[in-house]
Formats: sequence, structure tokens, C-alpha cells
Amino acid sequence: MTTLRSVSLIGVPTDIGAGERGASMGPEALRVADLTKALRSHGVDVVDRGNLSGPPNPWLPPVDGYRHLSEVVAWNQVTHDAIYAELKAGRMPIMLGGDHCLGIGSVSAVARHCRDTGKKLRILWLDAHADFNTSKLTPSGNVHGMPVACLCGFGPQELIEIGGQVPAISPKWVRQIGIRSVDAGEKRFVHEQDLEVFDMRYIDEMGMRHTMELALATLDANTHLHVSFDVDFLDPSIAPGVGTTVPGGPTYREAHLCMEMIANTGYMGSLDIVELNPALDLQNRTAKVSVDLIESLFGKSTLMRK
Ligand code: 4U7
Ligand code: MN
Ligand code: MN
Ligand code: MN
Repeated sequence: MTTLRSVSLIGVPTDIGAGERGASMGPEALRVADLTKALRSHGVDVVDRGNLSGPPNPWLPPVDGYRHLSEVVAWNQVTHDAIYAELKAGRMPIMLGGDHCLGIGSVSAVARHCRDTGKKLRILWLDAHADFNTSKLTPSGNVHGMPVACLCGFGPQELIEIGGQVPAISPKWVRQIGIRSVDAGEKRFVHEQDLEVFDMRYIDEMGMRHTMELALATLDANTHLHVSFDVDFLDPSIAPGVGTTVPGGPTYREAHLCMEMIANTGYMGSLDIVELNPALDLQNRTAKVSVDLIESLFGKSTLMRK
């Protein structure tokens, strides 16, 4: 990649939507793993905006199918505002989570920006989970299992309207990669809404290359590509520091190929890095592997390529 990009890092230190405490330490772990330096080594202009702030985690049980709903709304509102401001200023936001409920604020801001600018939006959801639960379907009440549904308009009013338009996105704009844990009711809903899911069986059978060719097939010069990278996408053998590990994820090389192919499109306009939980990590290994993968996402390659 030769284009110089301007990136803003936005830390969102909360685990308000998670089922396990600790993702609130994710932003600092990524900084300790030298994310800024890694990006700069690829010619990226990086500004670290520091961390957003919001309510503490009261660690209470779910009420009407949601845990901590009012706090989740507050964190997503500040996330939306920060991401939207960066996009408006012509910079690429990288949201350092934090748990994946923050995808609601982040993606709804990106969708708003795309409406403003007439861009076509595509969302790559790299995850072990579909994150398509609703308050009726969820087995946990944890909102980090619901962001894709909320973005598609299925969720509580206060959350689905954060980006100013309901629904914020269409399920047709989403491609999910690496999925291997979907709850029973969630599975029916994914099918009903016709989400495009490249699950691990598909990747096993067809390979990561073919998978990514299909997932990236409808991009064009007018596309804004948003990448929502839940670190539990990765196989737990290389990424143990997450709250919800699921065995059988992409290997180190499969994950790099995925990132390299995204980089080659040149269309990535925003990124989330979520669900990293340093309290469960081993010597910051998962943060380091995440930074490695982000380098590939920004064009690192072994050899010069045509
Ligand atoms: B993540 C789960 F039940 N589906 O809803 C739920 F298995 O953002 C997990 O992808 C959700 O990490 C995981 O609680 C959310 C569970
Ligand atoms: Mn997720
Ligand atoms: Mn996940
Ligand atoms: Mn998780």
C-alpha cells in the first residue's frame, strides 16, 4: 500500500456488555503492545485520542433480557459521537474496545457518515459469534451478544436509534467470518434475516482465500469498508485473552491471509478491535497477536507484491 492514511485511535475502556470483567483494560493492553509504533512503521499517520469515559460497571443481573442497558446506551452514545467526529474530519477511526456492544455506537456512526457522503457501506464481522441475539433470544442478557441485531433495528429503542436512523444498517451489508458459536434461537433469526455467514465449516471446506474473495466481492471504489474485529475470532491457542473462547477458529496464517486480503482492497475506512481481555491473557500475548494482525490489515507483507 502506498496511500498514506490518517488514523485516530479511540480507547473505550468498558466491559459493560460482556459476560466476564476485564475487556475494559483492552485499550491499554493494545498500547502496551505498541500499536501506534506498529502502524507508524507502515507509513500511517497516527493520533492517539486517549480514552472515552462513561459509567462504571455495576455488575448486576439482567433486567427484561438486558444487563446494564442504561450504561450500555451511555457508552455507545459517546462512542458514536467520537467515531462520527473522526470520520467527519476525514480520519480513519480505530476503536479500541472494550466489549463488542460498542459495535453499536461505532457502526451506527459509520453508517451515518456513509449516508452523509453517499458511500456504500460493507461490514466485515470477524467473530466466533454471530452477535445477533435479542432480549427474547439471549441466553445471557449480555449486550455484546446483540450488536448486529441492534444495528439491523432489532433491539431497544434507545440503542437502535443512536445513529439517527432506524435501522442503522441492512443485514445485506454484513459479511460474518469465522462463526462457530450461535445460540439456538439466534440461529433461527440469522436464517430468517438472511445474514451472510461464512462459518468455520465453510472456511474448512473452501479455504480462507475463497471465503474472503466472496466476502469482498461486492466492493467498489465507492465503498466504505468497516471491519469489526472481535479477537475471539482467532483460535484460542493463539488468542487466549478473551472472555468467550470457542475452539476451532482461524489459525495464525489463516487470520493473516484474511487481513492481507482486506488490506489489498484499499477500501477499509474504519476498524473496531474488541473483546480483548488482558485479565485472561498470558503475558499480553493476545494483544501482541492482535497488533501483528493489524499490521497485515495496514499492508504489511513479507515480499513486495504486484
Ligand atoms: B461476542 C452468547 F450465549 N451468544 O449471547 C451470548 F454464547 O461479542 C455469547 O461475540 C456472545 O464476544 C458473545 O451471550 C459476544 C452466548
Ligand atoms: Mn462479538
Ligand atoms: Mn465473539
Ligand atoms: Mn466475547
